Amino acid sequence: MSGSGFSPGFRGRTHAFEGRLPPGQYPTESFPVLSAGPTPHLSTDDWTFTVTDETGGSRSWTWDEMMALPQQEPTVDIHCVTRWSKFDTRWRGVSLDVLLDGVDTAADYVVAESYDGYTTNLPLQDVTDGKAWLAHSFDGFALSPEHGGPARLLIPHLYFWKSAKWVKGLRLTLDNEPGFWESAGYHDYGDPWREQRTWSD
Ligand SMILES: Nc1nc2c(c(=O)[nH]1)N[C@H]1C(S)=C(S)[C@@H](COP(=O)(O)O)O[C@H]1N2
Ligand SMILES: [Mo]
Repeated sequence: MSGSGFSPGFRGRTHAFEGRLPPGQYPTESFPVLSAGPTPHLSTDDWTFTVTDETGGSRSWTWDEMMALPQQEPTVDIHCVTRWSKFDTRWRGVSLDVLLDGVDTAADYVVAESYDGYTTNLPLQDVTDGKAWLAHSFDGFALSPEHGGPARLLIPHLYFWKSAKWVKGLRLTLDNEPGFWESAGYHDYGDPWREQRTWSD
């Protein structure tokens, strides 16, 4: 197995991730931190997660109530618009299907709202049917504050700016309401496979 000019490790990795790297991305083993502002340090004692519908009706969970819900352990690839992708990231959390279960709504959109004031908008159908989680653990440990702990959204099929850190709730909306980065020129939807980085993509 010599003479190819490539190390066996390099060839193996490239082969294993074939078809899993969206255009314009590079794989990384590290986990960069990207935040628009300072990291909030939140206590799980004060933490709540609230789903608000378009009529103003709402449901909230305390930390303990959320942790008592059925838990899932997704292993997924994540893709940041700054061009890094990270394969096989391991999380633990609650499917948004559980948190949205029974909500009677005419809304087609949601705005994720965070404790730091960050917002990001999503079609409702992109956070249902097993595509999105409220994640509180990463790689077997409680999610660190830098990466959005106590809990963040995990929506791996869209660029990672859609995965709101320090998330405090979802607000269902009838109309699409662009969030923090979407109002600043990032793409409204953010599909990494179609390279939807900015408005003009
Ligand atoms: N609340 C909040 N969520 C956020 C951000 C932020 O600034 N505030 N940054 C977003 C961006 S642009 C990215 S790429 C990812 C980065 O997540 P990471 O720091 O865990 O890599 O979080 C997203 N979620
Ligand atoms: Mo980002």
